[in-house]
Amino acid sequence: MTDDLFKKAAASIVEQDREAAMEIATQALAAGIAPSEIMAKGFVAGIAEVGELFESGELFLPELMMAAQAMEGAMSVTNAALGEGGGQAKGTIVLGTVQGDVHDIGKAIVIAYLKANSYEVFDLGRDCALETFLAKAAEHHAQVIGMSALLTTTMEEQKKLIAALKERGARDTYKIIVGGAPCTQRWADQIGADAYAEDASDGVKKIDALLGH
Ligand code: B1M
Repeated sequence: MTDDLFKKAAASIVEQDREAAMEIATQALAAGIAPSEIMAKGFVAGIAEVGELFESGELFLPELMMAAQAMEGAMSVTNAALGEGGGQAKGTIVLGTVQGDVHDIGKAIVIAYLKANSYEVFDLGRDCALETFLAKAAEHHAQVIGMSALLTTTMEEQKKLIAALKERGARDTYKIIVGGAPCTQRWADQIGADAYAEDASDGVKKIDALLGH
């Protein structure tokens, strides 16, 4: 039953069927499956398959976009179920997808997890300029700046922001965490980030560790 739902969830994304994706997400939650589990084993598996089909030329951009819309539908159901952690905020984070990059599905999942774990998170959206990250971090007195990048070309923006902070003598004002499919721990070390997170739950763990929780 559970495996069947995981398969159906993945298929709804590959078939670019937003309505089915939302319905399967609702069914999974009603069956007691955790939002993180149906996401990881079902919907994320589906979008990963879509990425492979796109890369091999079996799917084209319009289909990729429709698959992303189906993914957003599923996420609207699962993220709502995660809720907010409540209580006193463990810390303040500004988080966005870097300039030149419109991929924001992973970022939305990371933000939902952080909020569910009692963090105050300001979503800077996608295609977010370096100066906006810095201005918003200062405005909200953030402890952490989080940058998501999905393209090998836009990863450079993460490096640029850290360099800009260093140039301004402000590197130690913020903890910096980076993530997104092409990023690795090695990349984070290379650019001098404080942490790299592989997925949303790892993101929560890494930020907890950075802020001493
Ligand atoms: Co695009 N795309 N895309 N795309 N797209 C990729 C990234 C690609 C790998 C597909 C492929 O070819 N296999 C490829 C990049 C190749 C490269 O750079 N080497 C690619 C390309 C080429 C492109 C375009 C250039 C295509 C074109 O126009 N010809 C174009 C670029 C547009 C731009 O940004 N300027 C483009 C456009 C799009 C859509 C708009 C159609 C759509 C995005 C819609 C949206 O996000 N609203 C899209 C999609 C859906 C994908 C794939 C298929 C799926 C991405 C995704 O949502 N994954 C993707 C293939 C892939 O990644 N396998 C692909 C699911 C998501 C849950 O995972 O985002 O990795 P992810 O997030 C994870 C972790 O990485 C981590 O936690 C998340 C949850 O577990 N994480 C963080 C992410 N950010 C974090 C931040 C943190 C911590 C953890 O702290 C700050």
